[in-house]
Amino acid sequence: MSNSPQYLRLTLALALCLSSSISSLIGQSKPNVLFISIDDLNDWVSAFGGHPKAQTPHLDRFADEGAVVFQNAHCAGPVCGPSRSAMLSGFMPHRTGAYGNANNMLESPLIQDHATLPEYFSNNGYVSLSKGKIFHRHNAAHGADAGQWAFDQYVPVDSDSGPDPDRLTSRIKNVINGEPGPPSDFTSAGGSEFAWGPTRLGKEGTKDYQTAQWAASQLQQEQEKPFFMAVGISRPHLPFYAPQEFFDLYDPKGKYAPPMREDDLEDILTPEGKQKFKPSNDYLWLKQNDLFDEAARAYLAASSYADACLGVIFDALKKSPHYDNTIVMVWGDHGWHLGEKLRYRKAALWTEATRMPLMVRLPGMNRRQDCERVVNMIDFYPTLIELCQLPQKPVLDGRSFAPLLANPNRDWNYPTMTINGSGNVSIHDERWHYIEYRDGTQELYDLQHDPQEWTNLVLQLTETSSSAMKRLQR
Ligand SMILES: [Ca+2]
Ligand SMILES: [Ca+2]
Repeated sequence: MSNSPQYLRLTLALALCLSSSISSLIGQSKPNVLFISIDDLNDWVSAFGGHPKAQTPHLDRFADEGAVVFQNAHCAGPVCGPSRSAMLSGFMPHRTGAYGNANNMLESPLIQDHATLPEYFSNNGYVSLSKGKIFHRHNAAHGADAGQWAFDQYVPVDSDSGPDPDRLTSRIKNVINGEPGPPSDFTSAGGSEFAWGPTRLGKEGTKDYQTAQWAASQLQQEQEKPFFMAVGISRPHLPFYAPQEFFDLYDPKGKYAPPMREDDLEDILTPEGKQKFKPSNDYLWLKQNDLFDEAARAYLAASSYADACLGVIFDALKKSPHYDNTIVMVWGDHGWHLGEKLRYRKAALWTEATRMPLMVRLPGMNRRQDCERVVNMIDFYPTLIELCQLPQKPVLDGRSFAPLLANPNRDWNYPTMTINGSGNVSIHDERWHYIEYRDGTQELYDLQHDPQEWTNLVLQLTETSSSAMKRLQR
């Protein structure tokens, strides 16, 4: 049946319908692309339901006015470098070796042979421009490399307003609200500084606000070519410094920490039967000092600040001559733990770390549509080149999800993969989440009945199969 002439005609007719519905959404001329990254933003955004007290009015309005909200979008790698390198190159970490933040994607022969996403737009009739973090920054022989080579116009970020030292909280400095904390075994370094507090200056003195204003002013200008504009907002990435007005959105005495279970890690066992993970030093320091709610409040404040910066860009786009001909893609680069699984930060394979916010607006969309289908950041490159009708690149690892923008409820039976270092892999579909580590440790969660991923079903399956084996042997 699958190769019959009737089947092929039906498939062709469906494909033509789909492509004409996407073209009619976009209009006749080449659409612009406004590509906005929010560093380390997880699902604590109202539209994604990750936290009941999150205040993100600008992202919410953006969704409500007309966008597809992807509820099941995952990163290719759960930390900035591999996540962004995979998305921008179009190749998964295991194909390029760009597994960690220390890996320079340009050392991959595969990446050397193919244009990155902004370069591909530039090579195909677009002007590309950027300010803020899009590529992961790393040191290179010629100095700091922030991907400036990938854009026709690249504007370095402004300097930032530091924190008010009298209000600073910092694990590594062991300071709480400007005062020394009690002696602690959990202050040793590890990753970037875990700190938060209000900035010395208001939002006008902060770099993300200035990045947003740059984007706003660019959007008012005519361009001779269609544009690919990449804007990187750096909060809520650590440290959670945000102007006081965003801390003021949240009651200092409020309850903000997510549900946690002290025994959560006990059912994740290595093949030798040892508990694989321990609570992290971030978690233990915050627990010692009763700071779970304050840390969550600071992340919410930094997220609301990022949201306010997005508001500047969204408002400018609405007033812009380009509004009716611009595709907008707004994305975080991975998730973030705030105590779940007794840890903070990213670089893990649980859904808290792999799932990221993603919204896409095509011109003409006028209502919010939620999409439960599973997509991945690796799909951005093929999706955008299909939407803009650039030459296809079958060599890329992702799959265009343009069909989901035409119909977010259509069938889409494609599980997706996240890689955290060589040999550590997570696979999601809409219901199940399977994780396997290089040492053979396995986890399986039923997201429909256990969205917090508290119960590792692998343990139960192993026990069930071993007792079944014993019965068979009797
Ligand atoms: Ca990040
Ligand atoms: Ca558990």
